[in-house]
Amino acid sequence: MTFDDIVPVLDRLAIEVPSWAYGNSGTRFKVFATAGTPRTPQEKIADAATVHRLTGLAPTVALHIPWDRVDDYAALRAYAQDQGVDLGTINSNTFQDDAYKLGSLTHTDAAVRRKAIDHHLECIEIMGQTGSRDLKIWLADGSNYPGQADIRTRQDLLHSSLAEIYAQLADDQRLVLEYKFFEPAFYHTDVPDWGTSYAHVTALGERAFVCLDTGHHAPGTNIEFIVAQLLRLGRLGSFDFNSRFYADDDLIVGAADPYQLFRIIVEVVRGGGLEPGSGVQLMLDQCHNVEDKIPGQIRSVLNVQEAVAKALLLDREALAKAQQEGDVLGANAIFMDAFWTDVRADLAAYRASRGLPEDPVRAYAESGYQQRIAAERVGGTQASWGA
Ligand code: PSV
Ligand code: MN
Repeated sequence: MTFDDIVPVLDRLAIEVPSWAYGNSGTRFKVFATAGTPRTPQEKIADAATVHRLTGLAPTVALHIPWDRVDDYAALRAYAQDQGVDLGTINSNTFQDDAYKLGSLTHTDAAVRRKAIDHHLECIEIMGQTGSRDLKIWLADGSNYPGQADIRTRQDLLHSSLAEIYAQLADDQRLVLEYKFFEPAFYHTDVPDWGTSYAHVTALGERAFVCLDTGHHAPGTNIEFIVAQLLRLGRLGSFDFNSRFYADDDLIVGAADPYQLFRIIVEVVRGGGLEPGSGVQLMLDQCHNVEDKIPGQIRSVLNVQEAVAKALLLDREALAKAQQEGDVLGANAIFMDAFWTDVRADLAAYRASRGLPEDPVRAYAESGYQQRIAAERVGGTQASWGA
């Protein structure tokens, strides 16, 4: 396998970026403001389009409702297309309203469930106007103390709430259900793992899938195994890429453990996830708390591209032969060879051949964009988690 052989796959590699990555974010201790941070969904989209212009890798932007609420979504879509990108996944939000303190789609109070279901129906309406395929649901639902909630009943309530939402999707739309093992609930979480998400999406129907956020697992979890399994079952809908050292750190994908990212992408390739029409949506779900946001996003999509190139260069025939022969060390060496391959020069030449800057991070620094937005975006309220 030579670099030329993998170019067709690189050409169709697309990584969706999250609108919220361009807003201010932080921890429960402090959110630092940055000069030039977008005040509106339009400004977030303009920044995301800059990432795409310099990398060719990020043709769609995911929105979070209500953070990106506007009066006219068709106009927002037209604005995005004008900038050279499309709108992507619509993320719902049932974790920032007082009503949801004890749950949303799983709440035992029918009125709270109604409110949470209606929010998702609003998201589906928005999807019709933005041209989005996917509705992504992540729930903060759970409990902090044993005995606080009937965990079994909540599974039944979750199913009926999800079924009502799913029934409203158009034929070309999908539901993806994200899992997370803890936080903000610390004792039990209603969708804590891929198995629970899988059980729910299969109960819904053919157009419901699992979303795998790489930061949502206990330390030491073999995430690539989950990827292999979900692809085998035909239910891997999307990734939320990011990286973590300790919990749900939301750091730049591939920054903490590029080898883990490589292993995950190897299974994506193995399972056909990069084939046209696979339905696997690669997406970032990150925050840039201390670094500049736009170059942070550029670095992120480049990290994914690099991992993809290495995974595609893996000599699968030789690997299969070594595995078949029980050649343990030989197989591992073939695997490691692909990981250690330095693809940076080839990728730079590849970018140049596509009319893109060889080094998009440097091109961004030299473009003056950061200085321009810092000078222009004065006044107003900078976008953040709450807006
Ligand atoms: C939850 O931790 C999560 O990963 C979900 O995807 C949310 O929508 C997102 O973070 C918000 O940043
Ligand atoms: Mn996520």
